[in-house]
Amino acid sequence: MPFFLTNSEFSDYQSKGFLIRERVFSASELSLLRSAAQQAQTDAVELIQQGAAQGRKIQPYALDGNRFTDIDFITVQFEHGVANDAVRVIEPVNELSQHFDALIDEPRLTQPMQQIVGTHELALWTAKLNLKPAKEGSGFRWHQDSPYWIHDCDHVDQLPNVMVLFDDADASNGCLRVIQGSHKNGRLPGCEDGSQLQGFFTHPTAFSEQDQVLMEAPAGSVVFFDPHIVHGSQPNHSDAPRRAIIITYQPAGYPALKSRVVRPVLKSFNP
Ligand SMILES: O=C(O)CCC(=O)C(=O)O
Repeated sequence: MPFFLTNSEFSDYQSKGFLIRERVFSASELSLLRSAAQQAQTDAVELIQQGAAQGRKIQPYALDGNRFTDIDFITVQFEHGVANDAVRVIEPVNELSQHFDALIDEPRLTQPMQQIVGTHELALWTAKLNLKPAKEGSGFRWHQDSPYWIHDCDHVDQLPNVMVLFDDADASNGCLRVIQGSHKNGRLPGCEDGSQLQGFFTHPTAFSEQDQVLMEAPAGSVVFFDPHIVHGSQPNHSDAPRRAIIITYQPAGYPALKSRVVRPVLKSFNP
């Protein structure tokens, strides 16, 4: 069954910088994705504790007062506050989880991505598991992805994202929000607030928050979004986690962001 974007979906994506497709994954697939998220989190914490004995390089550090630990080239971000052991993000999560690695080849994601990237054959750029725990899951300041990636890649325009929602997402649990149309302005200036990561957050004068659109959608939905779009999210104030994976594709043949190894994407078929 083909999952390619219709002409109107594709032109919508191009003009707004995002596209939501609702209920792409079924309830049984979602329960597998949620278990895989739990497992990845448990495995990451175990590796941080015991990985050194297995020959892994475990490197803890802090940026702007927030905790990170690298397990070789896999980065685990912890929720904000030094004493917080809740995992916030694991990147690239496919290196810890076969289930998420297999998801990268899923035609419901890759067929639209062939059109968006503009090539029949794809490779993985990166895959982030965002766990956004209940009550404490922190927000993401307004940012573009392209400034993070420009130093490692000369084709940032061809690094679109797709977010797969494992839970219903809305304003109460910190759904993704985007500044509609902001992708058309390319890379925007960063903040100058003295923080270590200041340059990665988009300067507030470079866009208007009035143009924000909430990516509210039921669990199993997918959100495609442009690498230049200004986006972020509020904290999760609800009683349940708001889990999601964001997979970023690129044209075939290029190495992935962190492993620097090419992860080819299984080809489904040509449009
Ligand atoms: O998951 C979220 O709430 C936002 C994620 C985000 O902005 C990112 O990972 O770049």
